[in-house]
This record gives sequence, structure tokens and C-alpha cells, in this order.
Amino acid sequence: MRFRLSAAILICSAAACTSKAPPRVTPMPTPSPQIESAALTLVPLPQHVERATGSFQFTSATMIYAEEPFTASARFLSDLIGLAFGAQPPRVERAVTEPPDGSVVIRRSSPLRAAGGEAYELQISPNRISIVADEPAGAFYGVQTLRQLLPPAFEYEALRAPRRNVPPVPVPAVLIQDSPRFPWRGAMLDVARHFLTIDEVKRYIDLMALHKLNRLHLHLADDQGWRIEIKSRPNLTTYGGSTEVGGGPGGFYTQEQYASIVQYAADRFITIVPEIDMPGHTNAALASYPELNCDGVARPLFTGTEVGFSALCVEKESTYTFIDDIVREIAAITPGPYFHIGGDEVKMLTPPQYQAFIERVQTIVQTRGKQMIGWDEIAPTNLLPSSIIQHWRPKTTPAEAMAKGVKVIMSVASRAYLDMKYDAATPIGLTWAGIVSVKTSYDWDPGTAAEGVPEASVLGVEGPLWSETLANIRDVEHLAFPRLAALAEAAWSAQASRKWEDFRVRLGAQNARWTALGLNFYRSPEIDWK
Ligand code: TNX
Repeated sequence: MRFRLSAAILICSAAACTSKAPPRVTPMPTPSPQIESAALTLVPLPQHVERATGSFQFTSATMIYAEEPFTASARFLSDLIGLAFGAQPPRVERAVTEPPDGSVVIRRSSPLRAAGGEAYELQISPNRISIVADEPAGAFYGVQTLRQLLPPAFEYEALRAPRRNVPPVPVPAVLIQDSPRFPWRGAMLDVARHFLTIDEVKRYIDLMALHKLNRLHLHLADDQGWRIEIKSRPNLTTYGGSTEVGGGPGGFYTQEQYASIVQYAADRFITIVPEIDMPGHTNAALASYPELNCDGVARPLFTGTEVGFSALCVEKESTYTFIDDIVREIAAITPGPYFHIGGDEVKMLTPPQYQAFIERVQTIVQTRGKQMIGWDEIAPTNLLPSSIIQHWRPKTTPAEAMAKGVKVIMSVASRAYLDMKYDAATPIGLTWAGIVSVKTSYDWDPGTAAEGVPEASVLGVEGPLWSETLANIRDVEHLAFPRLAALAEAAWSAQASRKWEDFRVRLGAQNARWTALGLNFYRSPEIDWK
């Protein structure tokens, strides 16, 4: 991948910019080192990057013009620049036909529709920055790319204090045309084994947005804790949410708090995917309601890390009433189309019991208006074409389910599990799926990662972060970064353009931005941190 392309003449119509003339063959003037390196800092790598001459200067006079559906993204940019240039953030105005020179313009362009709602074009020229997209998500991603071209200091909150006489800030002239390879670009937080506060989850959402990730899967219930209020079954949280691995106090989200996470994520074009793991991984529920056990006896709360010992009583009708209450209440506060039912690591049921259970739950989820997702153990069951398999076990394949028309999320543990150690010295994390270096998490093709699963059946990539060994957001950040950025690129960027040697350099250039964000990322020796 070469970024140092010669300049083309770029022609902008009202909505879109196209490169009309062939690239000049004469050598272009040597850009300043800052501008030269700027195009190298983008993660995930866009589809098409073309450097041009000169730079745009942000000043205290810079204004942002945005067409109606894109004003939220315009405000995001204005908030990011904040008080860097004066007492007010840049003004956001409705787009006008002839915006003045020196402005940022965010417009709608239906020709981009063919590339999908997440596509955008970002053109930076000396007199204007233009972002065009067909849908708000595309405009948001255009703003995220522009963000990565701004000096990293903009991520530093203290910069948002009013300043005087700040010199103009240049961003390099460039044309970027971009859209994602896969529609599913996800991360998962296990808030059951160790609880994370609402602010910690929001922090993770912010970090996801910077890397154009669009699905946050929340693992909301497991043996060690139940984390989402169910109004018809209050003991699940008051009792079942009161502990976590190691015996800490646990915690839970009220439905209103969960809704605030959903909204915060939606504002960043991230869909929340709630998971209630069943029929196994259910000790917190079995402790809270004795009738969920076949013997009618409540189990003690559990704070260890073994798996596979718990199961709902699948032969009792009341178990399905319970599940329907849960799916109904969570579906009602989840605008996204998905409900994840877990389904992994069930050792207490026979295969026929397990399959009958999954099929009944699939009907409940469908009746409550959602698409069912399950871990890859659900592959042999009678799945609806709309159901989705999350492939995690490295030595298996969900190929047998392909004839059912289902789609697959690639979370192969040996590549995508963010809770594996980076190397033998990593102080937290597990090793059951191997050591997952940054290169290991980057250097694979999600389109061919499971035998017998064609690329057309791959929805995308998700990086689960199980929290048996994690206590707080500092630990989360240490295991997620840089590997979540590697997975974001595996999900967004065209496979043919992805080269580890090139990624290493762009990742190294994230040092200043991530440091300004206060991110506790792992300074892996595989990377030359700039
Ligand atoms: C397997 S992945 C699990 C989790 C553990 C994880 C630890 C999956 C569907 N089940 O219960 O937390 O390994 O890496």
C-alpha cells in the first residue's frame, strides 16, 4: 500500500468530488513531514486514499455547514474542536449553496447510495473540507476519518479550555473514498464476570466509534452475576446481581440506565446487542429463583470461574414463561434487531434436550420481534434463516448450518478473543485459545476463517472480551488495545489492501492520539510506537 500518490485535479460538484484528470507525472513538491505522515495515521485503512497538494487550515473562523440529517455529526466535529481556537466551538449552520472558503461542509449525495449507508467521501482541499454521504452513518465515519487527520492533541480534554492566539492547524489535502467490507464490526463486553459501570461502557463505546465499529454486544448474564433489571423478576438483580468473580459487589443496570447506554451508542451509530446466556451459564438466575431448578432448590451464588455446571430446567413449562418475560422486557428497551441467547458450553443436557430448548427459545425471540444470535453450539439445531451464529471455537466449523441460510459472525478465539494474553508476560488474561499477539489478531481473513463457510455468509467480525481476569476499564483497555483496532481493520478494510507491515506503521502512529485519550493500551514490542 502506497500513500504517496501524485496529485490529481479534483473537481467538486455540489454534492460529490471526483478526480477528473489523470495523476500528474511531474514530481509533486515535497510535503512537510507532518503532512506527509498524516495520511499514514488512519486506522482502519480506507478503501481509497489519494494525497493532493497543500493543506486546509483550521482557524477560529472555521465554520461547519451540514445538511439536515448530518447535523449530529457536524456537532461531533464541533465538540471535538471545542475551545481549541477561542471561546466558542466552531459554529454549525445549515448547508448553503455557496459556503464561504475555509469551511467544513457535510452534504448528502445519493450517488454514494450504491456503496451503502456507511460509505463516505472526504475531500480536504486548501479552501474547503467536504464530507459527502448518503446516510448519517456515512457522514459520521467521514468525521471519524477527519478526526484521525487532526493533530492528536484534539483528543486531550484540557485543550478544550479557552485559548488565545492559537495558530492555524493544518490538515493535509487528500481525497478519501471509503466504505466497509463487512456490515458487522463488533466488540463484546462481559459485564457479568466483572461488572463495568455505565461510564466505563460509554468510554468503550467512544473508543469503538473512533475505529468505526458498529455493534456492541453486552454479555449481561452468566453464572457469576445478572446485570440487567427485569421488572417482572426483581430478584435477578437484587440478589443475582450482587456478586462477581472473586466476590466483589457486582452491580446491575436499571432499565433506564441500559436505555441511556443504548442511546449513547446509537448516537455513535453503534447497535447494542443484548445477550442473556442460556440454558447454561445461568447460576445467577438459578440462585435468584428456586423454581428454575428441576429440584426446586436455589443454588448458592457463585464467584469462581469454572464453566458448564449450570442449566435451566428445560423440562418445566415455567422456564419458558421466565424466558419470555426476559426477552419481552429486554426487547422492549432494545431498538436494534438482535437478541443473543448464548447457548454455549452446556454440559448438563442431552443433545436432544439442548436442541429442543434452542428451537423453543428461537420462537420466543422471533415472537418478540428479534433475530436470534447464538454461539456456534447452536449450529446443529433447526435454525431460521434470519438467525445468526457467532463462531468462536477454533477447531470447529458451523458449516453444517449454511444450508439453513444463516449468517456467521467471526469471533474465532485464536484470533479475535481479546481476553487471551498477548505474550507470556501479559499480567492478566487467559491462554486456553493460545497466545494472541497483535499480528495474530490482524493477519487473517474473516472471509475464509471457517471451513465450509463462504464469504457471502460472513456478516463480519467481533472481538469478545471475557472478564474473568479483568477488574475495571483500565484492564479492559489494556487487553482491547491495540487488538481491537486490528480487528476493526479486519472488518472494515479490503483484504487485498491489508498488509501487516503497513498496519504496524499506522498503528505505531496512534501512540500520540491514544495517549492524549488517556488510553491504557499495551505498548506491544511488535509495534514501533512513534
Ligand atoms: C469461553 S466463548 C466462553 C466463556 C469464557 C471464555 C473465556 C464462550 C461462548 N464461552 O464463558 O468466559 O471462554 O475465554
